Amino acid sequence: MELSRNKKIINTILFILLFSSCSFYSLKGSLPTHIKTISISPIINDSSEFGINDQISEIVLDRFVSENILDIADQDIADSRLNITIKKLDDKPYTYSYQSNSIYEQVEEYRIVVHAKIVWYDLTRDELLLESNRSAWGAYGTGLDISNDLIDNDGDGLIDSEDDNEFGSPRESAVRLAMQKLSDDIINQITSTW
Ligand SMILES: [Ca+2]
Ligand SMILES: [Ca+2]
Repeated sequence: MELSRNKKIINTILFILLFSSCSFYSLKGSLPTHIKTISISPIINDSSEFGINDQISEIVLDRFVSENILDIADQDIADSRLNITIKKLDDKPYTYSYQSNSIYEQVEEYRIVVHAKIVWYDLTRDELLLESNRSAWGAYGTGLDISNDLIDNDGDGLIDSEDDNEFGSPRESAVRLAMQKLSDDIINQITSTW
Protein backbone atom coordinates (compact mmCIF):
# COMPACT_ATOMS: atom_id res chain seq x y z
CA MET A 1 0.00 0.00 0.00
CA GLU A 2 2.71 2.42 1.13
CA LEU A 3 4.85 1.38 -1.82
CA SER A 4 2.21 2.12 -4.44
CA ARG A 5 1.53 5.50 -2.84
CA ASN A 6 5.23 6.35 -3.08
CA LYS A 7 5.22 5.22 -6.66
CA LYS A 8 2.31 7.52 -7.36
CA ILE A 9 4.17 10.46 -5.83
CA ILE A 10 7.31 9.66 -7.82
CA ASN A 11 5.25 9.42 -11.00
CA THR A 12 3.68 12.77 -10.26
CA ILE A 13 7.11 14.34 -9.67
CA LEU A 14 8.42 12.79 -12.90
CA PHE A 15 5.43 14.14 -14.77
CA ILE A 16 5.98 17.64 -13.42
CA LEU A 17 9.71 17.48 -14.24
CA LEU A 18 8.98 16.26 -17.75
CA PHE A 19 6.34 18.89 -18.29
CA SER A 20 8.48 21.75 -17.01
CA SER A 21 11.51 20.68 -19.04
CA CYS A 22 9.35 20.55 -22.15
CA SER A 23 8.07 24.07 -21.69
CA PHE A 24 11.66 25.19 -21.12
CA TYR A 25 12.47 24.35 -24.72
CA SER A 26 9.77 26.52 -26.21
CA LEU A 27 11.07 29.89 -27.36
CA LYS A 28 9.17 31.98 -24.84
CA GLY A 29 10.04 29.58 -22.02
CA SER A 30 13.74 30.12 -22.56
CA LEU A 31 13.47 33.87 -22.08
CA PRO A 32 13.72 35.40 -18.60
CA THR A 33 10.25 34.92 -17.12
CA HIS A 34 9.78 38.47 -15.86
CA ILE A 35 10.45 39.88 -19.36
CA LYS A 36 7.20 39.80 -21.30
CA THR A 37 7.50 42.87 -23.51
CA ILE A 38 10.15 44.69 -25.48
CA SER A 39 10.44 48.19 -26.83
CA ILE A 40 12.63 48.60 -29.92
CA SER A 41 14.32 52.01 -29.95
CA PRO A 42 14.61 53.87 -33.25
CA ILE A 43 17.62 52.29 -34.92
CA ILE A 44 20.67 54.54 -35.11
CA ASN A 45 22.57 54.58 -38.38
CA ASP A 46 26.20 55.66 -37.99
CA SER A 47 27.10 54.23 -41.41
CA SER A 48 27.11 56.23 -44.62
CA GLU A 49 24.51 53.92 -46.20
CA PHE A 50 21.24 55.81 -46.35
CA GLY A 51 18.07 54.13 -45.08
CA ILE A 52 19.45 50.81 -43.82
CA ASN A 53 18.19 51.55 -40.30
CA ASP A 54 14.61 51.62 -41.63
CA GLN A 55 15.27 48.41 -43.53
CA ILE A 56 16.49 46.50 -40.47
CA SER A 57 13.86 48.04 -38.22
CA GLU A 58 11.14 46.65 -40.46
CA ILE A 59 12.67 43.14 -40.58
CA VAL A 60 13.33 42.93 -36.83
CA LEU A 61 9.84 44.18 -35.90
CA ASP A 62 8.30 41.74 -38.33
CA ARG A 63 10.25 38.81 -36.85
CA PHE A 64 9.24 39.71 -33.28
CA VAL A 65 5.59 39.82 -34.25
CA SER A 66 5.42 36.87 -36.66
CA GLU A 67 7.41 34.52 -34.42
CA ASN A 68 5.71 35.72 -31.26
CA ILE A 69 9.02 36.15 -29.43
CA LEU A 70 8.11 39.03 -27.13
CA ASP A 71 5.23 41.49 -27.32
CA ILE A 72 6.19 44.91 -28.62
CA ALA A 73 5.35 47.77 -26.24
CA ASP A 74 6.04 51.46 -25.81
CA GLN A 75 9.19 52.25 -23.87
CA ASP A 76 7.36 53.73 -20.86
CA ILE A 77 5.51 50.46 -20.18
CA ALA A 78 7.87 47.83 -21.65
CA ASP A 79 9.85 45.33 -19.50
CA SER A 80 12.89 45.60 -21.72
CA ARG A 81 14.44 47.80 -24.39
CA LEU A 82 16.45 46.86 -27.46
CA ASN A 83 18.90 49.36 -28.93
CA ILE A 84 20.45 48.63 -32.31
CA THR A 85 23.19 50.84 -33.75
CA ILE A 86 24.50 50.28 -37.27
CA LYS A 87 28.18 51.14 -36.79
CA LYS A 88 29.42 50.86 -40.37
CA LEU A 89 29.01 49.19 -43.70
CA ASP A 90 32.02 47.87 -45.61
CA ASP A 91 31.83 47.26 -49.34
CA LYS A 92 35.04 45.62 -50.52
CA PRO A 93 36.37 43.26 -53.21
CA TYR A 94 36.39 39.70 -51.88
CA THR A 95 37.70 37.54 -54.72
CA TYR A 96 39.60 38.33 -57.91
CA SER A 97 39.94 36.52 -61.19
CA TYR A 98 43.01 36.60 -63.41
CA GLN A 99 42.51 36.91 -67.15
CA SER A 100 45.15 35.15 -69.20
CA ASN A 101 45.09 37.91 -71.84
CA SER A 102 45.49 40.71 -69.32
CA ILE A 103 47.98 41.68 -66.69
CA TYR A 104 45.21 43.11 -64.53
CA GLU A 105 43.17 41.24 -62.01
CA GLN A 106 39.43 41.68 -62.03
CA VAL A 107 37.10 41.66 -59.09
CA GLU A 108 34.84 38.63 -59.22
CA GLU A 109 32.95 39.08 -55.97
CA TYR A 110 32.34 41.97 -53.60
CA ARG A 111 31.14 41.67 -50.02
CA ILE A 112 28.97 44.05 -48.08
CA VAL A 113 29.63 43.66 -44.36
CA VAL A 114 27.31 45.38 -41.91
CA HIS A 115 28.60 45.95 -38.38
CA ALA A 116 26.13 46.64 -35.60
CA LYS A 117 26.00 46.91 -31.85
CA ILE A 118 23.04 45.57 -29.93
CA VAL A 119 22.10 46.32 -26.34
CA TRP A 120 19.15 44.64 -24.64
CA TYR A 121 18.23 46.20 -21.36
CA ASP A 122 16.02 44.98 -18.51
CA LEU A 123 13.89 48.01 -17.58
CA THR A 124 12.24 46.31 -14.59
CA ARG A 125 15.53 45.53 -12.82
CA ASP A 126 17.59 48.26 -14.42
CA GLU A 127 20.29 45.89 -15.67
CA LEU A 128 21.92 44.77 -18.88
CA LEU A 129 20.59 41.57 -20.44
CA LEU A 130 22.82 41.50 -23.49
CA GLU A 131 25.46 43.65 -25.15
CA SER A 132 27.17 42.47 -28.30
CA ASN A 133 28.89 43.59 -31.48
CA ARG A 134 27.57 41.68 -34.49
CA SER A 135 28.27 41.60 -38.20
CA ALA A 136 26.70 40.01 -41.27
CA TRP A 137 27.59 39.91 -44.95
CA GLY A 138 25.99 39.72 -48.37
CA ALA A 139 27.89 39.10 -51.61
CA TYR A 140 27.48 40.40 -55.14
CA GLY A 141 29.29 40.09 -58.44
CA THR A 142 29.57 42.01 -61.67
CA GLY A 143 26.41 40.57 -63.28
CA LEU A 144 23.13 42.42 -63.65
CA ASP A 145 21.10 40.33 -61.24
CA ILE A 146 22.14 38.14 -58.29
CA SER A 147 19.77 35.40 -59.46
CA ASN A 148 22.27 34.37 -62.18
CA ASP A 149 25.70 35.48 -60.95
CA LEU A 150 26.83 31.96 -59.92
CA ILE A 151 27.47 33.34 -56.44
CA ASP A 152 25.91 32.09 -53.21
CA ASN A 153 25.08 35.65 -52.16
CA ASP A 154 24.09 34.89 -48.56
CA GLY A 155 26.28 31.85 -47.88
CA ASP A 156 23.42 29.45 -47.14
CA GLY A 157 24.67 26.80 -49.58
CA LEU A 158 21.98 27.56 -52.18
CA ILE A 159 22.97 29.32 -55.40
CA ASP A 160 20.86 31.39 -57.83
CA SER A 161 17.61 29.62 -58.79
CA GLU A 162 17.99 27.21 -55.83
CA ASP A 163 17.61 30.14 -53.44
CA ASP A 164 14.34 32.11 -53.12
CA ASN A 165 16.29 35.02 -51.58
CA GLU A 166 18.58 35.54 -54.55
CA PHE A 167 17.01 38.11 -56.84
CA GLY A 168 17.49 41.74 -57.76
CA SER A 169 20.19 44.23 -58.63
CA PRO A 170 23.63 43.30 -57.24
CA ARG A 171 24.64 45.78 -54.59
CA GLU A 172 21.16 46.60 -53.33
CA SER A 173 20.36 42.90 -52.96
CA ALA A 174 23.62 42.18 -51.15
CA VAL A 175 22.73 44.92 -48.65
CA ARG A 176 19.24 43.40 -48.22
CA LEU A 177 20.69 39.90 -47.62
CA ALA A 178 23.21 41.26 -45.11
CA MET A 179 20.40 43.02 -43.22
CA GLN A 180 18.29 39.86 -43.21
CA LYS A 181 21.20 37.84 -41.83
CA LEU A 182 21.91 40.51 -39.23
CA SER A 183 18.24 40.44 -38.14
CA ASP A 184 18.34 36.62 -37.84
CA ASP A 185 21.47 36.94 -35.75
CA ILE A 186 19.94 39.58 -33.45
CA ILE A 187 16.84 37.43 -32.88
CA ASN A 188 19.08 34.41 -32.18
CA GLN A 189 21.15 36.42 -29.71
CA ILE A 190 18.04 37.44 -27.81
CA THR A 191 16.36 34.04 -27.78
CA SER A 192 19.53 32.18 -26.80
CA THR A 193 20.40 34.48 -23.91
CA TRP A 194 18.74 32.09 -21.48
CA1 LIG B 1 22.22 31.56 -51.22
CA1 LIG C 1 23.37 34.32 -56.84
